[in-house]
Amino acid sequence: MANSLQSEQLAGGGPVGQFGAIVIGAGVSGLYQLHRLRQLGLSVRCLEDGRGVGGTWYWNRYPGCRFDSESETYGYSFSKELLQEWDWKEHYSGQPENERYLNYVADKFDLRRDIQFDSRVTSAVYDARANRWEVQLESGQRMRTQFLVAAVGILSARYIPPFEGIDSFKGASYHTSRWPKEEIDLTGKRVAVIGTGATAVQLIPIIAKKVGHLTVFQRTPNYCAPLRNSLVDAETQRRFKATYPEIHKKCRETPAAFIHEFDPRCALEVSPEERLALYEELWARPGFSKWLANFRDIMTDRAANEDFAEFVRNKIRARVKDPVVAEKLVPKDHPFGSKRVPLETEYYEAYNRDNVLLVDVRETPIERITSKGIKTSDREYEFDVIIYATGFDAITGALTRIDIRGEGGQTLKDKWANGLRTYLGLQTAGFPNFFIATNSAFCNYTVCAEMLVEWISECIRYIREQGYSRIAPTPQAEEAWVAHAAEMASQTLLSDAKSWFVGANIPGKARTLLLYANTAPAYRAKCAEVATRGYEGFVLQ
Ligand code: NA7
Repeated sequence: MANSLQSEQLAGGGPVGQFGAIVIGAGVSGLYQLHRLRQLGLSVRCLEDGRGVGGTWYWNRYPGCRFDSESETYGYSFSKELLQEWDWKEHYSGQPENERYLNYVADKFDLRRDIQFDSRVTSAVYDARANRWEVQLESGQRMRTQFLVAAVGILSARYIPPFEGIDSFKGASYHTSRWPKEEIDLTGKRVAVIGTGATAVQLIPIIAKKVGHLTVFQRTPNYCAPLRNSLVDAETQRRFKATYPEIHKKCRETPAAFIHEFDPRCALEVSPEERLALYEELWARPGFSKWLANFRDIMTDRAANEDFAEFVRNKIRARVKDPVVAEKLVPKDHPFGSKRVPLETEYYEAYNRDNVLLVDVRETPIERITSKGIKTSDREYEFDVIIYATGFDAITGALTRIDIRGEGGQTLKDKWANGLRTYLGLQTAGFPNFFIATNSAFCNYTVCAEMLVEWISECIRYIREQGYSRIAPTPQAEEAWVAHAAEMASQTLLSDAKSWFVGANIPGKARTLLLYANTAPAYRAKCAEVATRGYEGFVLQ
């Protein structure tokens, strides 16, 4: 019976809940996955580490956290009713509103009754004889399921560098992705921020205005571009609601599933004056237009990329008063867009404030955390608060931190020790009925997440209707996909920086491009084609 929790007593253990499907994570992907699997009549349990829904938008509560995607493209597209009911207040909606939205979705589709909160999954072990996954929580609770879907997010396994003395600090420390619910009063405090990625770039200008003094420890400067957020007026709201089919159609057609479309010309084909005119126009526009509406070879041609990179460098120089500080903020060691482009609001102006200091840790590396603050090779800085904006063990981290064991006891961690190995990003050989519902294509998150969730749901429906009980990719199909993904990666500049895109931010992590570097339409077409051909490349039993 759908949604009923049956229990059985297993030898040597407590009661074990039996489910048709278990979804790990109640974020953007997990909520929709739960909804779709329930529609198949399966008994589904969604296990969520947090105390509420939202995933990324539940955990990342730091001041300034917001979308870089246009709000109207980030919301789910699957329900016309939901689209008409929800009003986006800002063009790039902030975390509190995004969390409210996902709570609204959970309530509207009555999802909460199948979500178990405060439930951290520690292991998932495949029992080949029974064709069941046994899932264990930190609490010791165990459950069994035929289908296991990991909707764990691509940026959820937080990373804190193993600085010596990290526990000796007597003040307060926070990682941006585990920001407390209750407001932290930073007024007048001496605050450190370590990191200058997309998160820090959102956070810094907001807290700079509150703190007594802010010291930013930067290892690599980024090419940050203006977000240009604004309120959604009533007329625009009406337009969104009237044109959602067109908005979604456009997102399904563009390479990265945004409303932005690349300029069909190559950068160096046009005159310097024409190039500059486009750059200035893009700069004045909101969102990722500077990246995704640029000349079409911006991410494939080094010279084209460098031309725009220099434009951005000069924009940075023009905004920072002290030329020495400005030069430290100017990226020179990687192509534009080879790291995620942070979108900012008054980020560079923060460094013009008297109470903000930039420390370049390439010049003076952090040696240790002390009881009072941070010791670099140069001096000791004293703080009341240290904020780690040091990112995530992206894409694979949230999966390999769970002890996932497939056929023959093989762990996912071992299998992926030399890099990510999947077929279509959806399954991995040797782990039957285990699906990955987190979008790792280079794609506006929700757009591709919806596609993956629908693909997985349709696949499970097919398996059940056709009288099969399990599915896993063949090693050959997986090998071919890994080779194809590497070939796609080699055609872009996305692998050219030491970023989370390639696992370079985590010491010891294998270097492979973790994002699928083909266009989102091509990815969707490939997944659809595989399904149409009776799940080509998979073994169904
Ligand atoms: P990111 O983009 O991975 O940024 C992490 C930052 O932390 C980055 O500036 C790192 O410098 C810095 N970092 C990491 N380790 C260290 C050490 N050991 N010392 C000094 N500085 C360090 O994470 P975010 O949270 O900002 O953004 C992640 C994504 O979330 C983002 O792309 C959006 O999609 C949303 P580095 O650049 O590695 O030299």
